[in-house]
Amino acid sequence: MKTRLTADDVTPKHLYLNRRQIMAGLGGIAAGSIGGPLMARTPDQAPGMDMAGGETANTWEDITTYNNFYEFGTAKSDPVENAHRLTTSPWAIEIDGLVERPGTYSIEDLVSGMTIEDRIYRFRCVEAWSMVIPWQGFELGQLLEQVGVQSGARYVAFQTLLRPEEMIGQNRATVPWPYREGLRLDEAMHPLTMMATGIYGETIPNQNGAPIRLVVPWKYGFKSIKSIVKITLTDEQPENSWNQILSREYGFYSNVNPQVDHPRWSQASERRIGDGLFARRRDTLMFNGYEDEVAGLYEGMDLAEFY
Ligand SMILES: Nc1nc2c(c(=O)[nH]1)N[C@H]1C(S)=C(S)[C@@H](COP(=O)(O)O)O[C@H]1N2
Ligand SMILES: [Mo]
Repeated sequence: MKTRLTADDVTPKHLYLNRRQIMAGLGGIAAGSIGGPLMARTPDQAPGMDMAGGETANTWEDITTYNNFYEFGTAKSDPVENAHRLTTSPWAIEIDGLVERPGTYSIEDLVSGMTIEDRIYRFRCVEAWSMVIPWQGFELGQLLEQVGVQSGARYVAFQTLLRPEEMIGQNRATVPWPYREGLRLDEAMHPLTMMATGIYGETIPNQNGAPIRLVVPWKYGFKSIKSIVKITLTDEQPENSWNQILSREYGFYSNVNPQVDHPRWSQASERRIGDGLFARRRDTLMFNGYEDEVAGLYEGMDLAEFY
């Protein structure tokens, strides 16, 4: 089995992304709600896809070799080197807490009932680098509707697999394992919030969070928890790992916000992976460019207080 495709391998994949799907990716839901038209590249062009405003999807190579996945080590190159150890089949997700139909569901059962879509999203790490990634997956809201959310639920908690024999980074106490994340229920139900099972239409590689990971495009990357084995509906704000490690620097909300700096660096601009070494940094966009879609979730909240 091929584990590392070259850019040439993925180029034809661009063709299956029709215009409507690509629009859905940028703007979220309503075609034309953001930016302007997106063009899929033809195969003779360089890899990647143009987004409105001169943004181009990152290459398969960029997306799958420059990663944060501390379960496999802390260097950006550790996940691609070590994540092949992870057994991703069989895989099940335990869903519990305030749900109508709790249980342990096989990933096949969970995914088979979902509408799978391709969406191109900006991805902004709290470390001030970014990419543009063509995800494949489904809306988390669909899954939550399927299991039935009880009326008392206000938050969704997520956990990554704990398996130090395969996740060799878990033998060091870099993070209080297992990695945990959480969303408010309305954030989890938002149509932009995805569970991703693929990239460029290919099965998601282990280093990117196989077999299933969260993608919340308006939040810093650490919210997008990988290799999920547990989802819990709760009435209390869940723990999230980076907040547990350094609460002053990493909050629960972690909405991309160019006006709220990290205590140790500015969040006003970012380095787009794949831009040349001497390329100008790009301005960071409010809510990572998804302001029209998500600002309403935070009406009346002080975003510097709830960082
Ligand atoms: N389980 C787990 N999920 C995780 C991480 C991690 O270390 N462990 N890193 C986060 C961070 S900081 C980022 S930026 C993104 C990186 O996703 P990518 O490697 O697919 O670009 O994954 C997030 N999800
Ligand atoms: Mo990150």
